[in-house]
Amino acid sequence: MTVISTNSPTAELQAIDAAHHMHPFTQADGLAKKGARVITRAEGVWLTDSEGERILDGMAGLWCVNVGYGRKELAEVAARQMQELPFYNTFFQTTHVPVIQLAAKLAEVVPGDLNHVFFASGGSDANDTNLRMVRHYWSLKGKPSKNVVISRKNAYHGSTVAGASLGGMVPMHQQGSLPIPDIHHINQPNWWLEGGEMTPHDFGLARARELEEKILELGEDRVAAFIAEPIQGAGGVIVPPDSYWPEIQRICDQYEILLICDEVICGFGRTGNWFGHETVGAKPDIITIAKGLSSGYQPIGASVVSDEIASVIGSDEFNHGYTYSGHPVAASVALENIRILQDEKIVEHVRDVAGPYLKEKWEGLTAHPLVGEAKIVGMMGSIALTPHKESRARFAADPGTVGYICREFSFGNNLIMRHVYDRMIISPPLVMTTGEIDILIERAWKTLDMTHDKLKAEGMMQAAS
Ligand code: PXG
Repeated sequence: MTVISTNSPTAELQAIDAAHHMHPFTQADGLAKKGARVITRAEGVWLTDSEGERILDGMAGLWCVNVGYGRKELAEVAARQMQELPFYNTFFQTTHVPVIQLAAKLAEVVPGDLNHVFFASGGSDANDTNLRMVRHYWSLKGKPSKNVVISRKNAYHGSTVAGASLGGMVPMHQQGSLPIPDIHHINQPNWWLEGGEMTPHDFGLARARELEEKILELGEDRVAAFIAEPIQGAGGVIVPPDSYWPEIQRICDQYEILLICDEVICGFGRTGNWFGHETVGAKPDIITIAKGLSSGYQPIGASVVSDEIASVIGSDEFNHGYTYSGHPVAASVALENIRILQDEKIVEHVRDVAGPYLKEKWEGLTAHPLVGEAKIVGMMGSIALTPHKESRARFAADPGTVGYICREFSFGNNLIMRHVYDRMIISPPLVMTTGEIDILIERAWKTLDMTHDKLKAEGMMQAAS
């Protein structure tokens, strides 16, 4: 049996990976031919791969390493907790200190009356909890027919059966008979692609009012909740027009629909406030959290719910829970992560320093011939690639072809910048310095130039008719 270690040759690691490891959202045959990039270490905002390349991580892992890599405090807390109490469950009328501390801390940092926490291992299963909880809530209130959840096309709420059903990703629905019944999707507030001749303001209102139309179509007595990310992340960092969220809030209030804000990406400082719903001015009844909750150092997620929901749910046994709900090591690490965010004023750093600096530079990318709009809130940004800015044209090539070319150049330039169809996205660690932002922008420019050159050389600057 081969000894596998960090010092093994890259080709050998790639071959064993291809032979035994099934990757998420990946066509295995294609990857096996190409070989996966092997990441071996990370520090601050920098990754190192098995070839010794230093790569600037413009995606904070997977939108999660908010405090940056290499935080010894988090490693030490985990080691200590593993020695003291590596595991105990929170079923059967039992609790432990880390989960008590973390629940209390979350009640403090989450605004309003969202004071009660149901733990999960990540964002997908927290959204499963939400689906069951909102249905059970209305049932306990004597309205069992209120069991429909409305979501949005191109939303991402996870990969479990409930998470993927709540999400609005067509390629996910096409596999495994999704969505499950009683989940409906309205259109997303993506003005660049779908706004037509409308102003962003009018388009934002029109897209919000689709929620009202859907409620009226289904009947108010059928709808339990609306779920949405304050700013869509995996859908391409779609920043809604300012008119959108106030109208959504009005509709949820008017028709007594619970509002679930999925804060898995937007939470813990990403948008320049602790939570994305503060940035867009919404008042959710439930939020979903994961990722930045532990900066990705441990798998943990949660639903944080209002006093009212907790009191209704508390009147009955809620037949739901995961072995790792409130895992003590994950809870200790999350608690320490929140301490770091608070003590180092990282949310303020995003709001006052890194966010405004990145915004100015990122918006500067619109001077590039390939870039249509640039959107950015806090430390999550996107640019739309286009063959013709004025008409917001799409490329003649299949959606995503150009984005993929751009992503490949970006990875080659040692910048992790992702694509969603033909939108390029970033979501760097929140601790990024202005000097590191300069490097990110320099590499993004170089990447755009290389992409543009290739598109011109291959006659791909054609607009779709
Ligand atoms: N909600 C939102 C808003 C998310 O972004 C989840 C729920 C699910 O969380 P877990 O922890 O179960 O993965 C997510 C996850 C991408 C990508 O390609 C994004 C996510 C996950 C994987 C890939 O951008 N977001």
